[in-house]
Formats: sequence, structure tokens, C-alpha cells
Amino acid sequence: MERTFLPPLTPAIRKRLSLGPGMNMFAAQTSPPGPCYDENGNPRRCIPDFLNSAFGKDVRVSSTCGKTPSRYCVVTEKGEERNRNCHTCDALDPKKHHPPAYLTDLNNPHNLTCWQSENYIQSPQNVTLTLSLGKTFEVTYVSLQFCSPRPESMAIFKSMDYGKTWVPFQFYSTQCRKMFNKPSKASITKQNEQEAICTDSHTDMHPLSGGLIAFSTLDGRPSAHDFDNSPVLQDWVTATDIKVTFNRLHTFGDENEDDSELARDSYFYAVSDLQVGGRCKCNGHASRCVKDREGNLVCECKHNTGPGPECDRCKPFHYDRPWQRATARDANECVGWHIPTEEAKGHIPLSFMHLALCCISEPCALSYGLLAIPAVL
Ligand SMILES: [Ca+2]
Repeated sequence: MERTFLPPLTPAIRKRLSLGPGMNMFAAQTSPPGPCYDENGNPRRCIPDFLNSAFGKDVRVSSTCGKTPSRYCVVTEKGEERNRNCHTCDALDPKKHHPPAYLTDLNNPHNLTCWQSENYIQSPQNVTLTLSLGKTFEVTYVSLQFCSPRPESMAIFKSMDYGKTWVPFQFYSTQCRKMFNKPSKASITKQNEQEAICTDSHTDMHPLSGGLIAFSTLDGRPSAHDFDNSPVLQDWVTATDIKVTFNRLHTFGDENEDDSELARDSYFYAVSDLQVGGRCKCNGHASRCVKDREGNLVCECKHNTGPGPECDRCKPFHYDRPWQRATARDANECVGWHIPTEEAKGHIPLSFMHLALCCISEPCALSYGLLAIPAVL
């Protein structure tokens, strides 16, 4: 966690640092009105809107039906009776294709569009969906709505380094121990709240269509109610990429019987909607994310923070108090260089830049017991 190396400054000192007349080398920036400043121009925590960050994004999938036109069959049940209605998946026919784009398109409940895998990719083979968010987000939930039955086993992973490394977020399985070597009823404590657990809920084969899996990243984690002060959970919800693996299909156990081809054509993964709910991560110092010149998503940093995609540093010449994430109680604005007062001097980090600037100013240099370098340099 990037926190203070020094005791935080008192409000009285902060006020002097920002507003001391004639003491600020860099005039305080005009505080525009908006979510990051109150009506008096004082900084306050601001956060981007909550959104489905998967919407409209490309998802890389390891298997999609219809590369060559293929049969698939949808199972329905009426009492004891089981029916299979067969159709064709054809990637080249817009009326019969089920492309990955259908995972993140507009989700209209009256006209569901479903991505669909090839048939019977059964354990130990799996099917993966990988989504790059294009920036760090604080992820609140990951949800999938199924057109097929839900998987018998699946896992959700996150990356914090744009897909180089992955850590598990959550496992689902009717056999947690066998599939993922995890207990199925683990409790979350303060000691393990940054660990993925396995659950056997939401793993039933029924409903055969329309089932939902929704993983809430903070649900049941003890420090969630004090998120501002939990670097562990702040880290836990941070992600640049999300990956879902479908590890094992549910079946009726008929895939090895006489009519096994028909049975196998009935088992596949199909999903109508993948959502990743969260906020662009800006550490409380921006109210929105925008595209930069290169087309990358970046925070629109306020409070004298940035540049940087997450407002995770103070902007140049504003290092007079250590960078901190904004909280509900304190915006932790970065403060510009100034000539220290007697009161504040003991609390201020003497950075190299600070010292360099200070030494061309005689009063400042003297305050540190130094000789000023002539300004002509
Ligand atoms: Ca869809």
C-alpha cells in the first residue's frame, strides 16, 4: 500500500500549506466546481460512475460453434419427458451464428443473443472467456447469464497486470475438492479475505436455460464495511482483466449410451450476457475516465494528482505531502511546493526536487540551514 511515510499533516497545517498568502510558489489551481470539489472549492473524494465495464468489449474465447456448420440440440423437459430440438450453428450465417460479440452486446430479455461453444468439450478440456478491461477497475461483481445449463464446475480469475499473471477470484463446483482442491464450505475470515473460495451453490443443472451466476467480490468479506481502510480488499477488487473458465459440463449421464451422438450434441456452454460491474480505478481523485491521445482509458485526475492512469501519484511540484488515496473524510489532495513555515517544517518530506527548488530561494534555504544557490543558475 502506498501510504504515508510521515505522520499526516493536521488540518491547520494543511490550510497553511495551501493557502498561506504569498507562500505558495505555484499558485493554487483554480478549483473548478464538480464532483471533486465542494461549493467552496475545497477538494473532496470523487469516484467515476458505476458501470458494466464489459459492455461492448471484445471477449477472447477458446471455442465457438459453427466454424463448420454443426448440429446442436436444446434439451427441454416436460414432467418426466425429455425432448431435444436440434438446430444448426453456422458462423457465416447471421441467423445461425453465436459469436463472442453476443456476450457483451445490449442485453434485451425479449431477444436474447447467445454466444455458444462447440459441443461436448468435456473435462479435462475446458473453455475460456478472457476480457481485457483496458485499465485498472475496482470490480464489484462478475455475472454470467446462461442459455445452456450452468457448468458443473467453473472458475473466475482476475489479472492486475494486463493478463501476464492471473489469480483466482472464485470457484464454483459440485465437487470443489476434486476439481479445485478446495473445501466447498470455507468461511471467510480477516485472515483469508483476499483468497478465492469454492462454492457448490449455483451449480445445479437446472434451470436448463436462463440460470445466473453472479460473483460479488466483497460479499461476506469482513473488512468490506470498512473498505476505505482495507488495503487488502482495495487490492482484492482491483483488476485489469477477467477470465472465466468452464471446466466441466453437466450431463444427464447419457453421453456414452447408444444414441451418444445426439446426447453429446446437447452438451455445450452458452451464455447470453457477461457483465463486469465496477468503477474505473482513480483512487478517489477523479470523477470520470476518458480516452487519452493514444486511445487508452485514463482517469481525469484532480486534486493535483497525475499524470498517470490511476491518479496514483502527485503531479510534478506537488510532493509536499505524500500521495494518498482519497477517503470519505479527507480528499488527501496533493500540495504544491512552498516555503515552509516554522510550524510545518518538521512534518515535511525534504524531497530532492523540493530541496533543489528551495535552494534558489534564500529564505527557504536558510530555513533548512543551507546556503542559497544564486538564481542565475
Ligand atoms: Ca447477448
